[in-house]
Amino acid sequence: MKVIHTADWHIGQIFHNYSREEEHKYFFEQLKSVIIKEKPDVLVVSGDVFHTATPTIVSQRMYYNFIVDLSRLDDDLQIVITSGNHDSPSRLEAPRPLWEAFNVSVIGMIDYHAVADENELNFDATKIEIPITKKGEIIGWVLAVPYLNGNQNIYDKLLEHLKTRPEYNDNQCIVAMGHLAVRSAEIAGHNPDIIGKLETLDVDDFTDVKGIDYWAFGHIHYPQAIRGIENMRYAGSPLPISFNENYQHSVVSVNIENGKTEATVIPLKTLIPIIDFPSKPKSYDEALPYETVMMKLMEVLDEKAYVRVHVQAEKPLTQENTALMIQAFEGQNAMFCGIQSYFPEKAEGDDLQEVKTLRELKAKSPFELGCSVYQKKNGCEMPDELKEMFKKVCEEAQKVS
Ligand SMILES: [Mn+2]
Repeated sequence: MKVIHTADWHIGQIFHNYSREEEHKYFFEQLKSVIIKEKPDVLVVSGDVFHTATPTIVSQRMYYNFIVDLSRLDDDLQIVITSGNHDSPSRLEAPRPLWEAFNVSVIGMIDYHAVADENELNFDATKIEIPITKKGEIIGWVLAVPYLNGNQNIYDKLLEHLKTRPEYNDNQCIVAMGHLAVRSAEIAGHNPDIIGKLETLDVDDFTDVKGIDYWAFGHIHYPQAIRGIENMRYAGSPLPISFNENYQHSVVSVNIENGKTEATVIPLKTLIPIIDFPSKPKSYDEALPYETVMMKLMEVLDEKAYVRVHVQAEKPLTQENTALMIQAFEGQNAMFCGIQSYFPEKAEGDDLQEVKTLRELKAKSPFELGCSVYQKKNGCEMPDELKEMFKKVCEEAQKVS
């Protein structure tokens, strides 16, 4: 059985105010070529199809057009799509009956139901056990587990259930999908606090599940064989979703034959590169001052790229300086994506109002906390003008909550 594995498309993302429509279309063209060349039996998309739970009409149209386009390439191609944490499970799943006509299985959520006996299966397993057929014969199964349901238990239960089905036999391949963070996966480009801790599982939780030929994961955007395990992979996002994802993006082609799994990483081309200008310094000392960076700016303005500017600074940039920088990008190919300032290292113990315990944290008002974060980040007190504005915002927020 041949599988193409991808995930984390994030259709509809607005990147620093810029639409990524062209980039997604560029990726779709490449994926289409991969499908034509590799002739897979099934394409699996392991979650985060859209960037938001309420994608725009434009985003939805692009997604529908592309999937229909793909399914028309080859009558035998099956497509399995699961929801990720960014997707709305019910929205993704709503057109399920229509998708079936195109050989596309969309799983937004698991349908649970009450059971009298706790040993009984409390969800509809047949909904997420997708048979993959070739010339009328079932050659394998995709266990299409959407976001948040990925605990080891569910895969064990699914396998157990699958083996009771009359259509099942030992020669069929099994691919398991999941949208979750596996501990000890490389999380380049991710803030561990954002990934969340609840849904993290250890790699052993999966290797203990016997009988899965390939694990097709989504959620971590850095493509990898998890801890070097060839048949357990994150496909990674097809395009950089943040400045930290400035690495080679790809999809995976998986071949399962006679109980052996071989995975090949297929690199993708980037339409619009991400540039840290003049470079990404490690510290204040490595950064260049604002004036120098402004003079060098013309080196990059011609290039169609997302540009994040890095400057050395004694104190936060003035609004005027920031405005001048933005102005320099106007009418150019390069797209301005913010300025990162690097301040001199502070000596230990400089933080006057450091919070050490949770109780101390809770005792502080949002306004006080905001001020101390500002001070910590910028090495100076928040200017009075900004304090006034911030105070108003805090008061407004308090009224709402
Ligand atoms: Mn994602």
